[in-house]
Amino acid sequence: MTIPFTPWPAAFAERYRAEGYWTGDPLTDVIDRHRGAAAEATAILCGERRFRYADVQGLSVRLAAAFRARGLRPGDTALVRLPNRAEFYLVFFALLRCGVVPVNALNSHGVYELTAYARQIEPALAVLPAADQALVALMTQTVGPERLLLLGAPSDDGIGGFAWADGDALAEDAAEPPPAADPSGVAFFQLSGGSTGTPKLIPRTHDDYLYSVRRSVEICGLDETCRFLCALPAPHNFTLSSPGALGVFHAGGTVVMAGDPSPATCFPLIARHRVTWAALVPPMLSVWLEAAGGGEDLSSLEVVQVGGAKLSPAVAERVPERLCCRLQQVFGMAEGLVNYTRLDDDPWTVVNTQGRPMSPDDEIRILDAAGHPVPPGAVGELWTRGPYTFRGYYKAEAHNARVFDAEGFYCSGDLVSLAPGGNLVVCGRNKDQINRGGEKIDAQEVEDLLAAHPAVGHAAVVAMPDALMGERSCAFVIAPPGTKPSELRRFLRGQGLADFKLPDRFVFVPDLPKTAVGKVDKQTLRERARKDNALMETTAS
Ligand code: OOB
Repeated sequence: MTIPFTPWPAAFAERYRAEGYWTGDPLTDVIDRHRGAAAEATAILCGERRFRYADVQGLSVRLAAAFRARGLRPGDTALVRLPNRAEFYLVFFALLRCGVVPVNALNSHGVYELTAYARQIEPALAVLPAADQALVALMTQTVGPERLLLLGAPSDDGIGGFAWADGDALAEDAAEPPPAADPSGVAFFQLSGGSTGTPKLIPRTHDDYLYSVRRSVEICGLDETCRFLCALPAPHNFTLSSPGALGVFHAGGTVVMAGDPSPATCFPLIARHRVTWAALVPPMLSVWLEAAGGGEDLSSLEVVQVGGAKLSPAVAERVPERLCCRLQQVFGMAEGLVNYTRLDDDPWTVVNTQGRPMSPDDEIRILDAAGHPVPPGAVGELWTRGPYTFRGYYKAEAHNARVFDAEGFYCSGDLVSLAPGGNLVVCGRNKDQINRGGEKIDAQEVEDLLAAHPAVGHAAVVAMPDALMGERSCAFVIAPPGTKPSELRRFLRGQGLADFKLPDRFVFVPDLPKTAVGKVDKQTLRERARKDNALMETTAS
């Protein structure tokens, strides 16, 4: 059995192979390519635990055998939600080895998100922290206790912390493993930020993803001396592959796991492990800039990458002086395309642009509303296709028909302009989404859940500007007098919605403004949220 996905047309696939982008190697190659003495190097540092490349290989092979012993077969799917711990990679590589295709949900995702993913992939396996009772209860129902793997306290040997929910210890299948998965097929699903109400899944193949990892390593010049701090959620495309942990593995470097991106957690890790690279979202960069200089030794830092949301030039400018390292801007998307400022770019480019595509075969179009190319420097919508940009969301034909054109270009929904040197500047967005400091909130998803509350007549969620986060979310709600924000928040939480999606502010209104065609006029609401926000800040100060 294989996972269905929209393939690249044959002529493109042929070209990507001929160019050497798609090599036919499995994604596990990032670990397995390190043999002999190279496999003795440290791949992961996690708390007091150290995993060599040989350990990551051996443990993920054993875990794969345990999955097979439970009857998991190529083409099955898995729902995984693990914190930033070494075990995340052990499970990921184990699943790749047995051809089981995972959705790696973010640690912030709750019952609501996991239910939505499970509905789409119908998982044969789930992997969760044992302590998360709500999720354990949900997945016990969905996959059954014999297919629910629980992660407990860290164990020195890496997989001793796992146990099946039916109480059995891990037993390994002694039979020969089946033939390796087809590298042109789906390796795993990435998560879309979403803007249509249902979380969408992005099939990523071994070929395309491995290329994006290798090319990122090349652009970033990573080698085995790299010590990368994994402080953002491990499954996110940025931390996983841009160049992320997989890039660092490919280069033979070390990934240092951090439970969260705060200076309190990260600065001691940087000092202790002589971290050289870190990847951050803009609000965390601001917090780091404030906290730097407090006595912690950050002198090992060579590069801080910032992406996921727009970085203001004023903040970008402070990086070299405050953190004594270089800045790299990364503008990417789980759907594929990743843009980098290059490490030898001039300071203006690094501060003011979000970089340029990583592959010579990334094709970019910047189009106006009528679908015509805009002149250089003008703002338009970003469309793209290329050797690691997907060709269709999983099981979403109607949506795919809207976001892909006849030539296979994907509409990212980002408004960009072209700067000198082929660099892109992100100027805004044409999708119904809030980018809360890099965390994406699908407005419709929250609106639909709010509308399910008996008191709510109608709700519209929009972004409001925020000095630290870039944006926060504001819900305009038609509800009877006396309805309390706390009650609506509790209601959303009760449905298992991730915390970061809870509206930061509620505004109760008698009516919502409408456009000429009768849709909610979000532009007017955004404007109102912005003005109210400015007002609140004035009155507060
Ligand atoms: C990354 O991936 P996603 O899938 O969480 O979000 C993609 C969207 C982009 O379409 C854009 O709207 C926004 O996030 N974005 C940025 C940005 N990087 C991403 N907006 C402005 N400036 C940036 N530097 O966020 C992602 C994936 C791989 C690498 C880096 C980020």
